[in-house]
Amino acid sequence: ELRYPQRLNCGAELLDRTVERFGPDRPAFRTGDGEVWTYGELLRRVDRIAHLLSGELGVRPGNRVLLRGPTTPWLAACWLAVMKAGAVAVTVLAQARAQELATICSIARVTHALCDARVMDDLVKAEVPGLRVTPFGGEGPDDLLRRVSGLPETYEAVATAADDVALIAFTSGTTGRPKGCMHFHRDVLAIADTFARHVLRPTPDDVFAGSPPLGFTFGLGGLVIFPLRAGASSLLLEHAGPRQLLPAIAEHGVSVLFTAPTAYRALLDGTDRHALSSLRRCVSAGENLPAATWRAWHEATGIRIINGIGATELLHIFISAADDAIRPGTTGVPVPGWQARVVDAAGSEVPDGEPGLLAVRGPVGCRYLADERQTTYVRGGWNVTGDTYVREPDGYFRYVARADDMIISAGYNIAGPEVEDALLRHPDVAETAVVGRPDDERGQIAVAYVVLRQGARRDPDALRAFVRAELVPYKCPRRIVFLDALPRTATGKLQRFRLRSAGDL
Ligand code: 3SK
Repeated sequence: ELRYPQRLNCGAELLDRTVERFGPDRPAFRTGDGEVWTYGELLRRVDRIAHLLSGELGVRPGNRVLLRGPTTPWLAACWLAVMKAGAVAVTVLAQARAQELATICSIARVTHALCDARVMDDLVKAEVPGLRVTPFGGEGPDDLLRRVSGLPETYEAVATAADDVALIAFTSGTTGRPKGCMHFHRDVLAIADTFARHVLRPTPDDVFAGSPPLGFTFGLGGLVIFPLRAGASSLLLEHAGPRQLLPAIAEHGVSVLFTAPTAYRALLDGTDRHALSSLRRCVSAGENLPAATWRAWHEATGIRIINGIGATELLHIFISAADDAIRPGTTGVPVPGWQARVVDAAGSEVPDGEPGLLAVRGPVGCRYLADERQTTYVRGGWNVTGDTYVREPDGYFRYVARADDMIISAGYNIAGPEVEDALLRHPDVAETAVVGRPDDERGQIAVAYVVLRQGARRDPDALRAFVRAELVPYKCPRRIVFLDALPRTATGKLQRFRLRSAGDL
């Protein structure tokens, strides 16, 4: 069981304590342009920003501060400063638009914002009443970088309680209406002291990199919290699609990679394995990792991808496995400190081997801010994530589908991800999503939306024949629709609801 002192400031734990342990000279953050911030430089910059916040900007402990920008060391430094000042960071994606920003600021009662100067427009358009916005990274006279110069270089972190809210992370899931998830100072450390400590096991010499942005807790954990807790360094890339990640891995000697299944597939396309030879640990989350992708990556690189399931509600990954404990095609076992089970709609455990709802509990829990959906997510002390899972007799958890992604066709249950996994084994298929569409005769039919690899020919009959050879025939999609790209959220999650409700695409 994790034990933290009653007074705990996660910003000071991640930064000041790490500098005390490893000294100020090791690299903390790197950028794609070759800039390096040592831990000592990071600490000085963070402390100056914390002075600005609690001095001139008038931020008081508990005030909510919106943080918005592409992934840069300055954004990460602002987050740490908000932690040290005892305020609450409200993290959003840089791409969030005016209407979403207005909604988020209203739900979270945001009073201040630190915003990358390059993405100020939408925040200004949001017209949040009374919001005090400070830009950073720009040229203007009111820019944060100018305003902190001359401020003291050391700052005594506010003595927050371990149970004080540190972070409100917004999720709109894959369907809409945003929910704010409140997380405590101890939660921020708990994800590093469970998943990172027991599964990822980073060393101070590791170089982290990845695609998820810092406005998504997958990225905040993987690119800031985990490396800092380990005294390692993190490459923060503003653009981190496969095209940018690939050269950066070799150039910066990246050893720990955080990204999503589609990016692993894209990175493999035409890649010479030497370009990936610095990698030691590869983590996949955000979506289910198809066994076909795991195998292709293993074959090309020799690396066993650490699959995981996480949620904004629970901050980071709670089921996973590493090294020899990995069973391809499963997510893994509960991370030490977490418990998991598979239940029916009434909350009773279902027998091993049968599908049901995934329910988990551990050091972090879901606490929606003022949202009635809290009682749907947390039932009898368990967090019900909305995923359908099977627990195998050996205790491994296997993903079946999002609970609302099961297709029921002529009385047969079809799990879209199983059919997708089969299609992905076809050499012409780059990406696919299989969803249920209404059908007069069968209730629903399975329709596969497919993005082909470059140069491949559109041949629906060949793909259907391939699936029929891989799976029991009733699971074969009745229709195949070819698309140039699948609809995704800004964090890269597939928006199946858009395919389910789309006309003929
Ligand atoms: O939402 C997710 O899929 C996720 C995965 C890993 C870590 C954190 C999150 C939010």
